[in-house]
Amino acid sequence: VLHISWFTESMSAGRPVSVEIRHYIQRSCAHPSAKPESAVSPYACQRRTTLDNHNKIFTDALEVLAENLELCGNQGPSLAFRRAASMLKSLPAALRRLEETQHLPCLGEHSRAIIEVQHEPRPSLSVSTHISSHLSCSAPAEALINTLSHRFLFYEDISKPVSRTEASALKIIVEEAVICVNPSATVSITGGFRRGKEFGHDVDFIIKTPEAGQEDVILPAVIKRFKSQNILLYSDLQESTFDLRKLPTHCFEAMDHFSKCFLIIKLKREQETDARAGKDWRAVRVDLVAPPLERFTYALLGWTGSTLFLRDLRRFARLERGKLLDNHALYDKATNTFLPAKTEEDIFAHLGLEYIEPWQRNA
Ligand code: DCT
Ligand code: MG
Repeated sequence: VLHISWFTESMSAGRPVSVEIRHYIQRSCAHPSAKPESAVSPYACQRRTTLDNHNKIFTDALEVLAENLELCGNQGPSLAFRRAASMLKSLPAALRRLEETQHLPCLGEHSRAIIEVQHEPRPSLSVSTHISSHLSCSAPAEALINTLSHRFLFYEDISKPVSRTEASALKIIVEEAVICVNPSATVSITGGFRRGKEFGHDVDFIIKTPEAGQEDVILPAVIKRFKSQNILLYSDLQESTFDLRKLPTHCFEAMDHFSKCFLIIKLKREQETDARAGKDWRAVRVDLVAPPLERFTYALLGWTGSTLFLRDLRRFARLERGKLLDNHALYDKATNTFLPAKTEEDIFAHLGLEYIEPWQRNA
């Protein structure tokens, strides 16, 4: 039953069955008893991380810690916990004993302590008790959120997760507007939904325009159209600052320079769930990016994420291959050349990496 539901899930996410079967066999072979644990790579881009998380009790705890540390401004330790959680998400089975973590990468002494506590029979010590003892400050997350909610008009709506159904409805709206402005342009979903997630905090789209220069005019026109349809609640348009002559850029964690916009869109509800307020729509966060055609593949890879997967892909490129990767290009420092890529597979191949499908990038 589990196997069938797994395949059904994969198929409903639009993934080819042949690929899924191959992947399934790969996963089964990768069971700890068949493969030594030391085979787990410290780089997320060398691991296949699906949404099948067998170690949720550990990763949830580690991510709560990471989030709190981030709120306190402790980026370094926060990243260490995120890396630990990410590595555990890629394991093909649940950890049964602490000893199993011995050969696993990305686990520092603190992460191991969290795993140890989570292994203890409950309710001897709850994870929250233990977590609070690890927090270097009592992050006023709730207070912060409350303050923001007073300032942010659509806070209640946009703090609710966006479903895949809502994302599909938005794709139709975005596609309609884009095609109306430029009939030869195409729209693809990126971000978490491209990785197969059922829910997200926003919906990310990438627009492909076949004619040079079109990428700079399409977003203002799309925004104008949303305005005229009375579905635009907020927009922040960032015009392109992309300059080919400035590549390769060396600030790789920074935002890319493509034309992009951050929007809040009114989405009609199927049923009027908020009848009390007489409101038949909800506000949804939508991000659109429109790179030049010859930058499309790098932008698609970057905007598909996950953030941690991409961070490790760039780190791997730099440290292991002497190459610089960002949302604009892949640059080989040894030959001082840019490496061309028509598909995402080309980028992985340039880096000497096995191809990782979008739904295996949930690191
Ligand atoms: N990204 C990027 N450059 C930016 C902003 C984002 O390369 N300037 C990447 C990081 C992941 C991806 O784009 C989408 O970003 P998010 O929406 O923040 O992440 P997500 O994985 O889609 O998460 P969620 O499902 O919660 O939306
Ligand atoms: Mg997203």
